[in-house]
Amino acid sequence: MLQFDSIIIGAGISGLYQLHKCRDELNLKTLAIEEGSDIGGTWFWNRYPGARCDSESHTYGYTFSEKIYKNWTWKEKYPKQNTILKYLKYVEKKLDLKKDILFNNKITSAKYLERKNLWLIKTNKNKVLLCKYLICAVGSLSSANIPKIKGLNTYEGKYYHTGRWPKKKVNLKNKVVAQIGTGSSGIQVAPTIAKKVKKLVIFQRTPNYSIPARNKKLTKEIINKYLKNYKKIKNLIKKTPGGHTFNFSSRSVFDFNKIERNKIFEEAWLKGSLAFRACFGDITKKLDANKKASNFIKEKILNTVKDKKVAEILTNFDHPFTSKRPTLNTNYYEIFNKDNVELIDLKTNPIIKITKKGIKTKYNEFFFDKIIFATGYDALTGPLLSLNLVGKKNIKLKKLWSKSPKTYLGLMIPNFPNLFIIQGPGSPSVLTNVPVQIEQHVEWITNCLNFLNKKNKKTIEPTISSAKRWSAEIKKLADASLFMKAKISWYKGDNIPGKPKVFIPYPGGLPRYRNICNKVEKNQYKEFLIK
Ligand code: N01
Repeated sequence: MLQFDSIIIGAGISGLYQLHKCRDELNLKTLAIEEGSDIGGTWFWNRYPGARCDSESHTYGYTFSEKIYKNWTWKEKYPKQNTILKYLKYVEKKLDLKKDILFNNKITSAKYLERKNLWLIKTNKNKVLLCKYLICAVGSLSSANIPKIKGLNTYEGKYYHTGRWPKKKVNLKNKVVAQIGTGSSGIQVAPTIAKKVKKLVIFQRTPNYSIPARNKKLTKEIINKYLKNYKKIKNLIKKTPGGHTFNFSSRSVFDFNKIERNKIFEEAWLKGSLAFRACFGDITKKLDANKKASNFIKEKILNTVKDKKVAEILTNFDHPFTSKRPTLNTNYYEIFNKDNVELIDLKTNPIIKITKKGIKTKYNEFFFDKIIFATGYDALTGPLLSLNLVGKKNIKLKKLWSKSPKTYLGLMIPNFPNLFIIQGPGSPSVLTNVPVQIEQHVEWITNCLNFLNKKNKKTIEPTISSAKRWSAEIKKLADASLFMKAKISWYKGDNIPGKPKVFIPYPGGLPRYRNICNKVEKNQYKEFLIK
């Protein structure tokens, strides 16, 4: 049976960097295993129309190598899906990674063999492999959620999930199309396809706050400025809570009168981007301050959408702005002024079933050529649970996490020795500009492996008490935040029936989290059992 020092599951942004670190820095015999037919992870699967990143391009990528950063040119403010894929292919070539990636293999199980201190990995292509260190680089948003709606199996047309969009072109021209879901993905799909479909019916469960992205081509001057400021950017994104280049203003919405306040909101609105939420320091912290931002956004939508009833459905918010992931859009609200776009409010007109030809709601029956599910993910825990992980004493991860995910730092799990997670539940992950957190995790894991090898240690796992303390810390921070005010939020598992309802990522911000991880490393992993 083939045996490796380290096996990495996934060849997206995290898997690629971890492969480079394990193989080229630590000299470990390493293999990455990837379900897809190529590298890219999220950006391999999310090929849906309009797919584009919400983080600004000069901050979305690796910063570990000045050469890699400077030999690549981002041409737009926000990179498109296939641009990011090209970027990752460029990095892969530079580091010569593909020769150590096994594609088209999905992990079906991974079991820890206690007597041998090895992980036994099986794939759907009947590969059976052993390794000392197992590193899950499976992404936080990779388990696509297609809701179990009655009748879906009887539908005769084709249906798609945004996160599993086919490689082959999907022809939507002059088709009658349903789109279920209006999160970040749905808000990008709708304006892109509204131009070509005959009719688009959007099914909205919860109205979302969306800020204009204001994408643009980058001028030569801006590109040169970013390249010249590589070091500054690299340092800055480590210091802001979300890993972006913007920081939160220290001013309060209540320091200003209505006219002054709206002027500041207006300036931030015209600039666009996720930075809108940071134009005052208390928007994301205090309900009354948040209400001012929420009212400003509502007013903008009401002024854009001509049909008053439709505008009302789009602004009937049931949660504070930023308590769910804010979204960016390009002409999303404008499409509701087109004759071929219709909005269905699932709160008052829910889906009863999917029929052979379309969708039946409480008050209507629709016929569709195609259905698009922009219905999100079984976030953070879903991709890990699908690996069928079994730790020491035959402990199944599914059982261990049946009431809540238990990790220390979102990096390791008690009783699962030598198993590392990049961006796991309990880490800032989805609350950040993802590549920034990925680099931090990969570097922490690499340093930890280096420590174990140097000290000639066989295994590492967090103590049960450190994992308990970590869960309590997350709960305390989440309870004090606005995140818990959202009715249905995938941050706390509400979108998946039967999933534990606890806040999953670490909400204390990246710098604070980084400090804690650094301290653990400096103190030689006192919170872990090392043998
Ligand atoms: O998924 P979502 P997403 N019946 O879960 C609705 C990242 N991302 O793919 O709000 C009817 O946000 C659901 O309704 P509700 C980013 O982190 C980044 O859009 O739960 N509707 C919601 O409207 C993002 O946050 C980028 O009530 C149902 C939608 O489907 C994350 O991925 C782009 C339903 C799901 O929204 C996920 O975004 C895309 C049901 N049974 C994604 N179940 C960029 O950087 C769910 N919904 C640009």
